[in-house]
Amino acid sequence: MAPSIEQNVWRAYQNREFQAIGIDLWNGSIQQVRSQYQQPYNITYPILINGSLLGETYGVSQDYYFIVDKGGIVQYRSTGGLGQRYDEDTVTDIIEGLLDDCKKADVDLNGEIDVLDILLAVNFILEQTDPNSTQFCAADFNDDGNIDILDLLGIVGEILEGL
Ligand SMILES: [Ca+2]
Ligand SMILES: [Ca+2]
Repeated sequence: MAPSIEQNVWRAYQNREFQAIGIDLWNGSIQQVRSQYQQPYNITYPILINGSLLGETYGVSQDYYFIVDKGGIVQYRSTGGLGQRYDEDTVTDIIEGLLDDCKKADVDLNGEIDVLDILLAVNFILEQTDPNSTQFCAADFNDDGNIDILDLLGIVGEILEGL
């Protein structure tokens, strides 16, 4: 349901290369969508309006959930139908997998792992540079959601292994 998408999906991934979008299949007015849907449930992701034709075209009604990758390919489609939910673990796994499209330790994304990757990771730690999401994924060597000294050690380990 929408509040769960807001809480578990949108708030978790909104700062990464992820966008949640709702579609109003009832062709309600902007005011109706706001007052009956966005405001009562505190929905902050965008809702596209006038979506009934889209629903008819793809044969879906309410309570369907999709994950579409960067190439426009549907990676997940929930069973759908009134009151039906999505599988939270499956959805999280798929999104994580799509976002973690990086080579660990290659922080500058040039295909090589060397001292320049350490320097860039240090810059991220010192907040002198902001990583994009792929750089963040590469610099977060141990995948704990932070870039810190442990990740530097991991990157150093990769370099030593390659020598
Ligand atoms: Ca590199
Ligand atoms: Ca980390």
